[in-house]
Amino acid sequence: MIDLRSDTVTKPSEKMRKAMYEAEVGDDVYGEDPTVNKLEELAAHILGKEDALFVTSGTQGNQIAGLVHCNPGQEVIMEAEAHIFLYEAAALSAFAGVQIKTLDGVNGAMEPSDVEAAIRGDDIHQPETGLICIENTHNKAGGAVVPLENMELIYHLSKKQGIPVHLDGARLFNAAVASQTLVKEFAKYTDSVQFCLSKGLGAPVGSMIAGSSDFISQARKWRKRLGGGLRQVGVLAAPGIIALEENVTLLEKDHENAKRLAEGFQNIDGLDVRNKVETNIILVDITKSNKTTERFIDQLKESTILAGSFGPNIIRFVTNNGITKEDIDQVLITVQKILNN
Ligand code: TLP
Repeated sequence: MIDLRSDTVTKPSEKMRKAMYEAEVGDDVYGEDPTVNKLEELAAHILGKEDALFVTSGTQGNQIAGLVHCNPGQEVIMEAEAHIFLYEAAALSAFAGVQIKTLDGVNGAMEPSDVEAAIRGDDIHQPETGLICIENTHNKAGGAVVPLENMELIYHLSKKQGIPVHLDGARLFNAAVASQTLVKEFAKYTDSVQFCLSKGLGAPVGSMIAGSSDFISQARKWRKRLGGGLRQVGVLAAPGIIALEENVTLLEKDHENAKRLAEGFQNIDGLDVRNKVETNIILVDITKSNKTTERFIDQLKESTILAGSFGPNIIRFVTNNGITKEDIDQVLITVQKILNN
């Protein structure tokens, strides 16, 4: 199978599996797992934050950040197609007791003046604004990189009002590689960051959250409360270390493959690539093919290619480290054949 449904589908490499087998472990709830401690120190260092915490998933990381930053009855500002809003089962509302205020963005980026206008004033009728969330890269906007300058402006205006900024950086390393910017530079304009080890970086499990020491000690408590305090979890942290030390540069290949696929799709009648492909996500509009997304996806599957539906008439293809240039060419030949029939 050529699996382009997501970059979550990657399998751990031999080296990762060996590291898992050999990992030194201890009870992480006591803070005694040396492999987890090493991963957390490494993540904090790379992001330029005081501390970091290993969490089970991107969703859990985002939720913990919301729980630390917000009080029930507050409001959280985010872009209208943010993952936290669309794909986390309303967890922030369910657990943190907040409501979400969405703003339409351009390529995933909120206009700083819109954010400023959305911040609530001192009014007995209104909730307080408790948090601003940014997503970079932006999944629904096709892996778009939210520009550093945009994050800087939003951070400065939020600081004036004393409101924290959380970054859902599930694919932050893709943003960094595509814009040739250190992740630290993006993290500078945030109070907390979540990034995934188990997407393009290829680890089998886990995400990191990072922030100040105080933020992380509160996050540790929330993680425990949510049942996410794990014990000899160094076996899962070990591949995370390899992901950070060795796999960041591999993202460049995923981006090249994504561009090759997008260019190929653009030359096929019946397909329209909807996004400017900056990283590893391609959104293809199949309206002109006169096929339903279900039919198209089924036909791809019959030809051993997997892709996902991502809205009416939109199919998402995500390159990842299990995909080669030859796979991309194979996909293009197959898609052309499907459309010829
Ligand atoms: N995204 C998944 C699906 O949930 C859509 C994917 O295949 O792209 N933030 C962003 C921006 C994400 O794209 C995702 C996962 C998450 C958070 C959640 O991460 P996990 O799946 O580890 O909970």
